[in-house]
This record gives sequence, structure tokens and C-alpha cells, in this order.
Amino acid sequence: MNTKTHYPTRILSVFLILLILACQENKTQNYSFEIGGTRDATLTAPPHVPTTDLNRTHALKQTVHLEIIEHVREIAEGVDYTFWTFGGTVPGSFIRVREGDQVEFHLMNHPDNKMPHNIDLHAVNGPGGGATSSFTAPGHETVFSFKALNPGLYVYHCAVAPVGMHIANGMYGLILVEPVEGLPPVDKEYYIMQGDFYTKGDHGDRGLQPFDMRKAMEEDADYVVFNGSVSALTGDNAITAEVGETVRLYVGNGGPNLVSSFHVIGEIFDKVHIEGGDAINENVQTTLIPAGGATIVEFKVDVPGTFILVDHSIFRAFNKGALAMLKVGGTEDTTIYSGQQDDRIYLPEGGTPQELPQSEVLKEPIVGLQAKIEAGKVVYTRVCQACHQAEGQGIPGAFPPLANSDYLNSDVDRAIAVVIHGLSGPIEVNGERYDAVMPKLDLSDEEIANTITYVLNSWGNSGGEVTEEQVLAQRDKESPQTSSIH
Ligand code: HEC
Ligand SMILES: [Cu+2]
Repeated sequence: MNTKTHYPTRILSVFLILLILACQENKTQNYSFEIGGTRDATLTAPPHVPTTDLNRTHALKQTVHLEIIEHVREIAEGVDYTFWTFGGTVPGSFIRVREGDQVEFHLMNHPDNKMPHNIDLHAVNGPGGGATSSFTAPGHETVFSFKALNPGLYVYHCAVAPVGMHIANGMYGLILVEPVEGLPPVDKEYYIMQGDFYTKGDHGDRGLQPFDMRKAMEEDADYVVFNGSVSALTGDNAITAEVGETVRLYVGNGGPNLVSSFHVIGEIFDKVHIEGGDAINENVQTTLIPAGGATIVEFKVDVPGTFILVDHSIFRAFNKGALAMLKVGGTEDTTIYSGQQDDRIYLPEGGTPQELPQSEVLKEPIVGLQAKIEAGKVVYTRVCQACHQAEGQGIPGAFPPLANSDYLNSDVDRAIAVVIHGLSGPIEVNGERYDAVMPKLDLSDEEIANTITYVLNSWGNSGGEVTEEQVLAQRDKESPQTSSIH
């Protein structure tokens, strides 16, 4: 070895390393956390992710406009569901900001919507993650601002009561607060989010399927899906990459109930940003994503083929829909993998869950006026309060008051019918005209009897007790929206 010839090379490489280190230092050092400009944030629909802008040298004020839309879409072939969405999609639009950015958040609730909504962003340092500042009735727009202090990948979701129902209907998405030095460049980035759904019918029952509160409380999901439907990311909708490319997946779990064992069949995650935070684990097969949590996984694809993304709680994948596809094109490398691949063996099996004989569960009846009032208050808080408000005061122009309501007190049977069947069309309450929609709520006779008993004994109403028989009698009658128009 002739050290003389190597000496300059060595100096040069040391110099180069120092230069690289200096540049990296500079990237953060020269970055100003003073707000140096304003722009509208670019939002994307899943599975797409807004591009990064690592060249900027200062924090920005970014304005986010997110519109809530309630609409019917397919959850599986031939099965419709009324989704409540942030931006029209499940999951909601992807938001990408940078550590240090100021975010001015505009939440718009479309006038055709029936429900009030808000937003809790896990990226926010503040009460309710923004929820306490963003309660938005249909036809309204609310605004609040926050500073993106902590880098990471965060879930956002609606937090209006009943919170579980709003989340179960699809009200969640992801916000990335990119670290100031940026994430390393990759070839492909995608946005995927798991969610569990609860329908009146069984998995696969056709037609428009209403939300089932009881199954949701029992965590007995009919559908577990990526990106809002069984086939959102399969077949022609699969995400794609080419051999040799690096792929980064931003994966969230909206829940409301289930924890995801996220796995890509035939791939190993080179890196996992555990729970969307700073810690990076390497060479991971399956990573846990809590409900209301997220993770960033990165891997290089080495061979072509169809790679199946699943929740490795595997009945969910093959029987409930938690299955997506990554199609990789390019030339084979038989030293890494040789053998036949066949998409068909991975197709969802579908199928109806087997019925097991159920024994009747007898529950304690609620007796006595005070017990009914207390039970009714629980239902009121869970179901009615979101619209009619905590003290029954309502919201002018949108939700009529139940406090001291002449409409309620003058005809209790009519009020029972309103809760059973829902109500639309013009009514007058305490001299004010309302022309909105109260949805059908799918409560049991007992729940309705208790809730109206609670309302009658609160906020200056006339008192009294409603029985289950009284509710049952209204079930068979036609809805008050047709009978009350004179
Ligand atoms: C999604 C919002 C929403 C929820 C939840 C809701 N309501 Fe209503 N409710 C309305 C609207 C809107 C109207 C008026 C409908 C119209 O204009 O025709 C109304 C009307 C009423 C009325 C008649 C008018 C009055 O003020 O007396 C009663 C009684 C009533 N609701 C009771 C309830 C009870 C009890 C619950 C819970 C079990 C409930 N509502 C849940 C939106 C809601
Ligand atoms: Cu909501």
C-alpha cells in the first residue's frame, strides 16, 4: 500500500463529509420559525398525499378549508352507506404542514347536511384539539388557528356526541406535521386509513344499510376496510410502484373500536416510524396501529407482483374487507424471489358469518320515575344533546329548543312520534319557525320513553312520565311529518 497516493483522497473525503454535515446543519439553522408568508394548504383525497416543499426557508401561515359532506356511497358491492366525511372521502382529505407553521382552520358544514360536526386534530395543543372551537351547525363555517408545534403523523376526527357514531360514519383523516428538516425523499407516497363499520344487516346484505349503534357498542364490526370501502384499493384501484422504488405509506386507524395489526404480505418494513412519532424501528413484519393513531412505514420493493396489505387479525382481511393491494411492475429478480405468483388465491372470500344459537339475555327493567329520568338523561347526552344542546336550549335557526317547548308540552304523543320517525318540514316552536330535518334515531321503546320523560322533567317543561306502551302506540302510526301538515 502506498500511503502517499491515498493521502489526498482521504483529506478530500473528510472534507466532503464535513461539507455534507455543514449543509445539513444549515438546513435547520437557516430555517426561520418566524411566519414568512401565507398560502392556502393543498389537500388531497386518499390515497394521494400532497407533495412536500423542502426548499422553503421559513415557517408559513397555511389556511385549511375543509368541507364536511354527508352522502351515500358504496361500502361494498351492492351495499350503500351514508358516510359523514371531511372533504367528501373516507378517510378525509390529507393535510400536510411543516413544524412551526401557523394553521388557520376553516371548517364548513354543507347546508344540505343534517348533523352538526366539529374537528379534533391530534396535532393541536389546545382544548379538545380544536373541537371546543369548531362546533359547526349545517350551513355554518367556523374558524380557529393553531401552531404546529410537534412533528409527526396525527389523526383528526369529529368529536360531536355521540362521538363514536360520528367516527363510525367515517369522520376521520390524517394530518402530517413534517419535521423542519423534512422526511428523506422516497419514490412513492400513499395515504391509507383503516376503519370499522357497523350496519343493521349482516356483512354483504344489499341496499342502503343504516348505522347500528348496538353492534358498534359491542365492537361487533360488519366491515373493516381501508379507505372507506371493501374495494377502495384493490384491482384497478390498487396503489402502484416499480421494482427498485422506495414506498412510504402514511397509515392511520380511525377505529372507532378496532386496533390494526398492519401488515404487507410479502414485504418487510425497512423502517417504521412507531405510532407516527420520532422513534424509528427497522425490519418490521407487522406494526400495531391503535384506534385514533397512525404510523409511517417505508420499504423498498425488490420484485414485481401484487402485494396484499391487510389487518393481520386475518378474518377482518378475508371476511370483512381489510384488504388492499400494491401492484409492483418491473423485471423479476429470481435471486430474491423465484416461484409462481397468483392474485386469485388472495381475493376476498366474502361470506356471511355463521350464526350461533343465542340465548335470550334478560335485563333488569328500569322502574320508578327517578330511575327513568336518570336513564333518559344518559340517552339525551349521548344522542340528542349534539343538536338540542345541554340545557335543551337548541340553536336558533337550526335546532328548536326542548326547554319550555310549547310544541312538546302541548302534545307529548306527537313528540314521541317525532323521536320514533324523525321530522322534516316547517314547524313552530315558541313562536319561532323551524324548517330543518331531525333524522330517525333507531332507539328502543324504553330508551325513547326514558329520554322524553327526562326532557319533560327538565328545563321548565310540564313534567309527566312516558311509558313504553305509549311509545309502542306511536310506532304503528304514520310519521308526524305527513300528519302534522294542515
Ligand atoms: C341531528 C340533530 C338532532 C338530533 C340528534 C335530535 N333532534 Fe330533535 N329535532 C331536530 C330538528 C332539526 C328538529 C326540527 C325539525 C323540523 O324543523 O321539522 C327537531 C325537533 C324535535 C322536537 C319537536 C320540536 C320541539 O322543539 O319540541 C322534539 C320533541 C325533539 N326534536 C326531540 C328530540 C329528542 C328527544 C332527541 C333525542 C332522542 C332528538 N330530538 C335528537 C334535530 C335533532
Ligand atoms: Cu361529526
